Amino acid sequence: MYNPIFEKEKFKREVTNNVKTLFRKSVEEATPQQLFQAVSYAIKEVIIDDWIATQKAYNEQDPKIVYYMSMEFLMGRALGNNLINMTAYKEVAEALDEMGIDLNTIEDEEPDAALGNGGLGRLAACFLDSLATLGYAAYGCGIRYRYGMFKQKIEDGYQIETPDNWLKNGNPFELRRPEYAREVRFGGNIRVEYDEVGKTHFVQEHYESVRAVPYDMPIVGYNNHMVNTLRIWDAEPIVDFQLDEFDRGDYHKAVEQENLAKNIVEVLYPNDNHYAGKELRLKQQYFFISASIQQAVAKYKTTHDDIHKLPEKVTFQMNDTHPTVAVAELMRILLDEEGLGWNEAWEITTHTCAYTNHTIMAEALEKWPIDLFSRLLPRVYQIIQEIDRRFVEQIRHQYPGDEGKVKRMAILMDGQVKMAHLAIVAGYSVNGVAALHTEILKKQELRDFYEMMPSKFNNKTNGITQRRFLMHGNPLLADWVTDKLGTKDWITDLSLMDGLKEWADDGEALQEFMSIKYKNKERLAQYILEHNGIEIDPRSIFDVQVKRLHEYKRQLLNILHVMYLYNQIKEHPEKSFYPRTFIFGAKASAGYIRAKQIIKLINSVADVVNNDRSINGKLKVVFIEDYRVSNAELLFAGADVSEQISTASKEASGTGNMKFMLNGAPTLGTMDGANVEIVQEVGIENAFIFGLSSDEVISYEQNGGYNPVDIYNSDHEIRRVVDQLVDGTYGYGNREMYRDLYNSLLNTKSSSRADMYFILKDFRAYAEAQEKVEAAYRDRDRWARMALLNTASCGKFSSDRTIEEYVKDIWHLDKLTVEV
Ligand code: F55
Repeated sequence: MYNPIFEKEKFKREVTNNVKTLFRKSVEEATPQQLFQAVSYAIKEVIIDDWIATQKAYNEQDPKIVYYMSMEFLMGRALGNNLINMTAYKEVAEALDEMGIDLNTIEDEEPDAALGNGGLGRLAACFLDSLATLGYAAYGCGIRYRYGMFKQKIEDGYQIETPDNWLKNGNPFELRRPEYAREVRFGGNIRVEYDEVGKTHFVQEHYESVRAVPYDMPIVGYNNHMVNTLRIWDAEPIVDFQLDEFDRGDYHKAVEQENLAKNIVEVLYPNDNHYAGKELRLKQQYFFISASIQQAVAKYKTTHDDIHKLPEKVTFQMNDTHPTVAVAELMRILLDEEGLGWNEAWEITTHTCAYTNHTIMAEALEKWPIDLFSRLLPRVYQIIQEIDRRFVEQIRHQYPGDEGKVKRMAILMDGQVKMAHLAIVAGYSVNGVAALHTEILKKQELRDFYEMMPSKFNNKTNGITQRRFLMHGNPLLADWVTDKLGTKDWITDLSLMDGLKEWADDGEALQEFMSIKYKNKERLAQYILEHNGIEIDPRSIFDVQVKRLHEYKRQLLNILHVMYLYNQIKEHPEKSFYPRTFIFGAKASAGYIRAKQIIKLINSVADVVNNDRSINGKLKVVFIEDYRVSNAELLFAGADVSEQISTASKEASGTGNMKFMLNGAPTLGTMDGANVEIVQEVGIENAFIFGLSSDEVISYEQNGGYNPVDIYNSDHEIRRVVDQLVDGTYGYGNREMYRDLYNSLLNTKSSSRADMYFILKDFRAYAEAQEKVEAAYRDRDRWARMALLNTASCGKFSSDRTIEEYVKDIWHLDKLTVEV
């Protein structure tokens, strides 16, 4: 127990006392939820001291601070993770056990903080964990959504969304900080004024405004007393403290401001890799950005008097384009509030803001209609106009006569504000999230920009935190790793996992490794029985695809292959077939019809296959309801095979792939995103790689696609599966249920191209790779070796490594030490 403040008896008394003061109950009388609250407050008590000590270290050591600006932080649960990082998990479990309380049960009472959609949001959460663990000063800046990612129910095979009221029992770890509230203004118009010395002033009038109130969540570093802050902003009406004399009686205005405040932070937009262009979304963006930048500048000014040196102490990392309005907001503050001239303000801004790109999917690019943008953010828009004017001038100067460049690169074009262009022009760094992705950005999507400013571009391959995804999610394997390596140092230095390679040919070690996997499969099977009512056999191959539902991720390829296997088993019952369990977990954006059809199809196939006694349980299909961070931890630990089958070039990186690898599940995947680097690390013989390369995909795309009908006509097994979408096999006799999916594969009319994501093109290669999986699995020793080598080769994929690269190449932060 590192923390001297934590003493078992004191902790037990604290919990007992919390139950009493919070709920007027005894420990025996309290509900599990009440015990969760009582335990969490007792833990917070310990965290607070380190949090204070960390602030003191900030003040004394004056380090450079990174502000990680993100619309999403997919934190998951805090209690277990905090205990892990305080190195108090086992002690607390023991103390609670003595009180007759089961820590696991208590942990299950905590709602996931699901303030994110998927990879992008979870990456932000892993980064905060690594920043605190490595001793860097950092704030996560985001929105305190009243409702996070929706809860998914499956009814009759269909996805039903229900609100995620994650705050309904309160959030024991957060702190409201009204003393740091800020005003954020929307709309109105800009009046230009000249003062006595002829200086211009831009005055926003007739605007609406809200009060941004921060809530702080502690981010506990591993075993180092460092506690950083995730600052998420809530919106409150400004009426009661700001309306001036004239407006005080304006009831109408009061109601409007109340509504504005309520609406802004109401809900997370549940779109993953898709831009919807909603006004409220832009309000959310500006709301948290304005509040965060105001606060960061104010904090800087409390201890520094030269604003020109801001870049020495502050850096804003923009998590995709969603926070990009930050560059204009910083300009506004420097120009209008600090009174700087354009050039000095621009110099500061372009040394303070940096941008991470997470996608090349065209439909994800943010392009705001100018009329909407300028109406909502009139002053910010003026500033962007000026940024654009100067940038276009620069293009014309550098590429005289090349108006094509101007059209392709301008920030304001065709009535739109192109946020990626703004981020690249104003940012001092532009990074992709995996080597392949960054190359595609440089050579294709952002080619003009790369040519013009090559030194800004860099790669930062994503990573994940081993504290949550091994220590917490897979304690058995974590202990085994510690035992085999003879050290716990891998917890903060994942490259040490390499030392496990020594055991790759040790029969006993392999046996232990596989028996841990088996126990995790039993745990997962238990979860599935409890939550899905489906019994699965832990001896079967657990083949897992969990991620957001998106056509490019090709869950459809996976389920079509299951249909194909089912046909095979039915047709050749005599053939030996290794039992398999295909596990899916995925949320579809509420408005993404085709994604929802795929969910329904998976559930229909599950229904048919799981209830067909003639196949003797050789095949099972499970759709995990409400896939989220907390159950993901169980899924990674219990998986045999990691499905990473996106159309090559489409998945920027992927991070689930890394979590499976860490937990000893080989990748069945395409050469896409970080899969490429996984294969590099583990060796292609320890993965199952198939399908078109990204170059091939891109080249087909540039030539108008390919013709799936040829494949349909020439491969009768594929044809049969595709036909089964419309012959009632999985539609309970209804032939129309999956007509759209059928059309999407074959008909040019139904989508801009037939089979946009090359599903039929890659089908055979995928089926063959699946055969190799089966063959490899039958050879128990070979499989064990492969699985172990995956765990042993995952060192590169720690977010600690990623963060160190950001620090070295982009942020240039100082390391802090916290004394207690
Ligand atoms: C959410 C909202 C919008 Cl408007 C656009 C995109 C998203 C989103 O969730 N994107 C996302 O998750 N992107 C993913 O980022 C991961 C982290 O870098 C990558 O691993 C993954 O490949 C990428 O799809």
